[in-house]
Amino acid sequence: MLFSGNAFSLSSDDGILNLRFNLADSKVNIFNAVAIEELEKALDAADQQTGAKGMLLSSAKPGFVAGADINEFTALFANDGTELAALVKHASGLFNRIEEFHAPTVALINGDAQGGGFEFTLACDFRVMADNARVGLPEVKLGILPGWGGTVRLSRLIGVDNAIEWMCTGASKKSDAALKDGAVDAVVGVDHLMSAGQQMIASAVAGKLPVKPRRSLKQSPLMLSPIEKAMAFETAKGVVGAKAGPHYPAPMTIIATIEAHADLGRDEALVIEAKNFVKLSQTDVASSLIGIFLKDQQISRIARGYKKQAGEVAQAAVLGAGIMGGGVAYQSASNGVPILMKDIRQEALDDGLAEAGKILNKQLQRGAIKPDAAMETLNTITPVLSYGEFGDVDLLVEAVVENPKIKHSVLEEVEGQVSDDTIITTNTSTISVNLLAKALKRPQNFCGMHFFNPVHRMPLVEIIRADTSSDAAIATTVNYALKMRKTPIVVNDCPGFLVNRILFAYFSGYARLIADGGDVHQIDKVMERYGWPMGPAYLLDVVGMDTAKHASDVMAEGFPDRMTTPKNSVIDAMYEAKRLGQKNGLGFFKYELDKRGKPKKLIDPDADKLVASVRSGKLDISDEDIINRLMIPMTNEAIRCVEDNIVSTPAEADMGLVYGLGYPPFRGGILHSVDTQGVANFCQAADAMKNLGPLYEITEETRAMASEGRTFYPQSGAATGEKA
Ligand code: 3H9
Repeated sequence: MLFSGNAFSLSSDDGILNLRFNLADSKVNIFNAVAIEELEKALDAADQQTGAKGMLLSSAKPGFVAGADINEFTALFANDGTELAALVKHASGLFNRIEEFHAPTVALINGDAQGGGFEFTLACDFRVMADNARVGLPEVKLGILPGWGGTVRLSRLIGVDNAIEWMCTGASKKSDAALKDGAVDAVVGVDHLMSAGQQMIASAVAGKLPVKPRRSLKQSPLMLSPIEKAMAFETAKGVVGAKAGPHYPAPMTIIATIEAHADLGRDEALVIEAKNFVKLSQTDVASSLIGIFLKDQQISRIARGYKKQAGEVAQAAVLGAGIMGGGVAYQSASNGVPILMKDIRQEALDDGLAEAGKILNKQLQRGAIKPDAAMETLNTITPVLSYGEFGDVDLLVEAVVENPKIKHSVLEEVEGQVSDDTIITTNTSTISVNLLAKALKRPQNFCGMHFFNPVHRMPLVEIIRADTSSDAAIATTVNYALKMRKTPIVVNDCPGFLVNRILFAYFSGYARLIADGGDVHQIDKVMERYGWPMGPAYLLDVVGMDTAKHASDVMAEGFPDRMTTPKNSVIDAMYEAKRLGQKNGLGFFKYELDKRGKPKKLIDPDADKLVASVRSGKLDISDEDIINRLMIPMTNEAIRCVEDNIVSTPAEADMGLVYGLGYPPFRGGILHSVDTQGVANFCQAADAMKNLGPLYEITEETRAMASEGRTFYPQSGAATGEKA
């Protein structure tokens, strides 16, 4: 062994060096401070091997390298950027040393090579990739850009258009796509990586693989004429700018960075890249998106923590073959858990199967799955009209109509048909699981499993613990959600649970704002500019006015002090006028199907007249006040959910809204944004609206946090999820 440390080792086999990454005490290889320090030492040792034929870069873990250590970012980014700039320069200098190594270099990419991990390989002369590995530069998703030479080397290697697509989407590329674009030089089975790498070194030594031209390509300016340059960058700015929108600066900065260093050699280009990397690192958006990454990791760790107590779900069942039932059946079957789909009507079963078939067809058209896989998925959904095979079911999802009496009797009935150990869950969005548990003889085996519509798209599943739910029932349900590739968050029972409780505080604020004379179209535009995927009126149309009315009645009953909507609220008026939203083509807007069969939203004067009939005149209100009138109730409710222990961490509340409602990620989470704004400033904004009633009243605890200078997240590590 020529060098051995906690992250890197260097050995030699027949004159070929092997620089192997194996970070101690970590599941994945990441470039943390220790690894960077050791890379320097390992390279010093490699430089001394003047007679080496070549050097391989490899990993001893199942993945290759996951990039820079994101946990270190929060503290590093919080400073003025001086320390970060030094770190970027130092690590970049080490990658340059690999690029200038005295012998040919080949990276053996055995698994994920992401971000700085892929940039590490770009410093090599050649890359050979395992057929099941993935590579990519996902920095954009963290609000930053590749800072260790990615913008420079990848653009020279695969061309500006491809490089922009890779970096602005942050997509993780499969081996065939990476090979096609020229980002890697060969793809082999994982067991042949080493021999392929050794052969490449031999070919390079024999002059059959051109090392010098490759190095020169990566270190030279981009060879583009002024016309080519204008075409490439202007077109990209148009496309990417429209997609990224005003809230995400990283994609446009990536393009501007490549454009700025297009005429420069590597060293000068790296200076520009590093400068822009540091600039982005100082933005609130980067801090928010890094917070989102870390919170996501935290909630997935919490979910994985349930595994020890979880029972196996080898056979599932869903009761009710509506849109939700069909979606659940698809999601279960496509992730390898066979499912019985039961309904009392054959037509409903046909609809449920058609729902699953529709999703599979779309995937087939996109080439995302093969026909035999689609068939297999459909074959593992068994439509049934009776309980005949229910004895073998491990976990059951009840997804019948949202009516407490019907759910009660269905749950009572099904309990008699399954085994004593079967976990019974209910996909209710509003009905108390404590109430429904009363239907059962074995309430310990029961909890809520609230999917969001459309099931195959929405990542969140709320797992609702009833007072009687056993830990094993919760754990098995969490595990089933994970198997379905969903993000489960365990919540305690209350009206609306986590997500709908918070959403309906927002709708309650909305109904009052309309009653006071707010303008539907102005409000929708303002809230979309705020970052929501859709404004409240459009969202109500998507949710459906019958569902919204039912849920807002439940909330008003559960929290009468603050969630009672005005008499004849705009939601009531729409419902009574049978304007149910997208489902019947009429709501706050009217809907027509476009050429692709998607509902197109159109202004409808009749809807505007109806809204005018419930308003008391016209309110002249600033955009900022609109935001406060809707977001303060929502934020207050999120705070209450943490205080009332509906969820146990701020991170779960924040991620619940990101995954369940599409809360804008660039704001980092609803509680994160209170920290960004300052808890005292939030209190001040809420106090300014306290004449509007209890929805705007902040809690005693929030006031105490403000006066004691406490925050939801520790401030130098704004996203560990622990309460500060
Ligand atoms: C970057 O590189 C910037 C540079 O251009 C320039 C810098 C100056 N940092 O997901 P898993 C943890 S930015 C810290 O379950 P998988 C993760 O939290 C970086 N920790 O594995 C988890 O911890 P725990 C760009 C990380 O096999 C454990 O590792 N890179 C990092 O399902 C296992 O992770 C990215 O954005 C990290 N970079 O998936 C890639 N990566 O066990 C982010 C992972 O305690 N990472 N961890 O819960 C990923 O996308 C996936 O982890 C990956 C592996 C696909 C690589």
